[in-house]
Amino acid sequence: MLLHPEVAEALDAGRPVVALESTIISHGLPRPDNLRIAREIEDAVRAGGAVPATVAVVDGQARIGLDDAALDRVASDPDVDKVSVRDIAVVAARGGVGATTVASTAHLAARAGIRVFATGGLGGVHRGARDTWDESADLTTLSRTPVLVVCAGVKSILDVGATLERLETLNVGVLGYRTDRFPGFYLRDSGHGLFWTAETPGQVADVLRQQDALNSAGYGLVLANPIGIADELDHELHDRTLHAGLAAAHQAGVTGKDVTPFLLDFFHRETHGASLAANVALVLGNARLAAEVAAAYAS
Ligand code: PSU
Ligand code: MN
Repeated sequence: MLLHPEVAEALDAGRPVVALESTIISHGLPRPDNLRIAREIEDAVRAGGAVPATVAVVDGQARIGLDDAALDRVASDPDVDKVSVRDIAVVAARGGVGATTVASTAHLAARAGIRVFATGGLGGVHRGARDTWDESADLTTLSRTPVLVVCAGVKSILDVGATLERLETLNVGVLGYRTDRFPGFYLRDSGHGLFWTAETPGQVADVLRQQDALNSAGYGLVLANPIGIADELDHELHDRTLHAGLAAAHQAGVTGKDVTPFLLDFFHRETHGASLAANVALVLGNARLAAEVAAAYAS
């Protein structure tokens, strides 16, 4: 692993660092806006008082913190692969370029000693998983990776109830940030309730410290931060696009790791940018909150 000098220095000094994933840049956001948005996400981490560490595999090397050239590669290179934990070694061995998912970002961040990670939405149990067995490795990875993931819940393209059940089985705690409803990414409420909530970054940092003391198995934790009221997607537009997108994926025969990028792209095209605006707003909010938690944890 190659740590960016600024990240290495911050970690050595015990200063706050927030890991960021790169699949959101390469496969989750449309080009060419994705590069600008990637920089805005890093800026939001800085504004919250932490050093951003975007994770990716570049020319076969796992990198923690990207310089401008590397960020540009991830955003623009047509050959960039979506890389989960099981893919890291393969892409590294062949000298490839890979964008890391929540699972692989959490895995590499934990190896680097980073405790807090921000993203948009977590992967989860896909609808129809009863037949396809399609469950994101994000869930099992979090069950054995001591990282806090700050996200806006999961998209309703997934089976949200099943995802929450699996998180419970896998010993991954879920805290609602100033809400007792599990957020649905574009929507503030997925329709599912949460048991635990936190009101301040300091309260979340307290949970991390208790985990460090008590949780030797290294389970992960999810901080579910809903999109802002003003940024929420129109409910009717959301439901309509969701149903059309699921039907289109089925019809196109999309399976495996292509399902999530297909549906994200469908949303961005069909809502004429409304879902993209919501997506950007919620990611920036998560980056900011993650930085505040990391700062509280470091102090
Ligand atoms: N959900 C989103 N945006 C995303 C992803 C999920 O709202 O960009 C990405 C993340 O990188 C996540 C991955 O880890 O998709 C999950 O993919 P899969 O379902 O193939 O595990
Ligand atoms: Mn999958």
